[in-house]
Amino acid sequence: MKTQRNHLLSWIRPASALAAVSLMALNLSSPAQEIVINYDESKIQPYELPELLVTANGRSIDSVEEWEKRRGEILEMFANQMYGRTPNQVIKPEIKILKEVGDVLNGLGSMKEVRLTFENAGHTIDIDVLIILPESNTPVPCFLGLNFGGNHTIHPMKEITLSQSWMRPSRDESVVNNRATEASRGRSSGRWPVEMILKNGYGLVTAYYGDIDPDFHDEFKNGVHPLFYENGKDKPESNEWGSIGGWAWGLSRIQDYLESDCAVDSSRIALLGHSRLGKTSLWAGAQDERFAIVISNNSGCGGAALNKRVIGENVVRINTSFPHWFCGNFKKYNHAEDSLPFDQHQLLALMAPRPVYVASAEEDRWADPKGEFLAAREAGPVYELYGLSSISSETQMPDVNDPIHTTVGYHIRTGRHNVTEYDWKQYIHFANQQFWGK
Ligand code: GTR
Repeated sequence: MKTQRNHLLSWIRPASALAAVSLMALNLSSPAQEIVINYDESKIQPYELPELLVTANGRSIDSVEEWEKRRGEILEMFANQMYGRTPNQVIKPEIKILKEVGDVLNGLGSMKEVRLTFENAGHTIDIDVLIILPESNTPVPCFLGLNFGGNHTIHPMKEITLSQSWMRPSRDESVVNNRATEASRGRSSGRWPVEMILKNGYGLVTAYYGDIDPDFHDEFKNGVHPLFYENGKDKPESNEWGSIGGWAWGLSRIQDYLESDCAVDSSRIALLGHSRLGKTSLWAGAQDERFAIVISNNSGCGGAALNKRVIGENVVRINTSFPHWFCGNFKKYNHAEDSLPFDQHQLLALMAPRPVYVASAEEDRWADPKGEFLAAREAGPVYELYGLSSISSETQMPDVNDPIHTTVGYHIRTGRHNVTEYDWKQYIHFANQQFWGK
């Protein structure tokens, strides 16, 4: 059975169909229960999905107007119980254009590097945004996504500045002492087909997620969180944001900047993210309705996959491996998915009426492709309230490499946990269809 993924982290991966993982659940006060990872559909316990179109006090919903109130209830649950609330306080960044190159990629486009500096409560963060645009006389619609290894990893072009930020160690040793080296230039270019994006008339906007919050648990001392610590506060409350909330905040701040950039069509930003950054793009898209399309690539547990199936990665496992991703309250659901008052189909429905796309990979069983599909399907009734198409009547998962493009897009492709050219072709096609009906 293929459950191993080739990624940078050394977290233990289960190898058998029902694997017991001897990790201690960090947040359990009672003796640690074993973390069991199930891969067997027949062992899924019966579960009921929380209602999408019934309010907290039991009223059925059949209009957009009522849904928009229900939407608020659902958003609150995700904020209080899962990703944590994002602070309301506005911190205006200092904006500095670090570099502009008028002609890159043999005349295909131009690039710009913009630094957003946020300073408050004695703390400062710099988010370096890379914008690559095709030649155009009109504002350009863009894909926006955070990257895992620094902007210079998305393409080998020498014009992109090598990130100076803290990095996770890499297997290929292109990161030394937690700093990127020239050897990491273009390392993730397979995930970012820049030329293809530009040739199709889209720009690409990206930033390193670690600029917003370095991806390790330090009790929220670094990254964005301390900017909001005032009056002796030194960590988020149990219903306040974790790292995913921080990364999502960063995406909204990039959108703020894009609204001031006349080269960009900020009303047509397709937000996309892979894996933990897919979870992030969904949470950002749920909170910030300025994102015109939201795309989740293999986001799995804590992203598009239903929690209540408890198959592949589950709540206790993700909270144990990554205690900083979600809010403190989410730990209550360790070993207790049945008590969750919400599930991820409701998160997807928060994108409506904006198009949402969920993509899975056949070998990515850790992310539960079927659970991702079912969540996308079960979000459908909200799209239908708006008179939009959805996949709510699909009784079965589509075949591999056979995408469905309604206002809710879905595909499962062959291969492993990754972002591939195949995925991008679908996203570009979907954006063309949704933005221009072509
Ligand atoms: C895994 C994690 C997943 C996914 C992935 C990634 O280790 O268990 O939830 O987020 O990392 O982001 O690459």
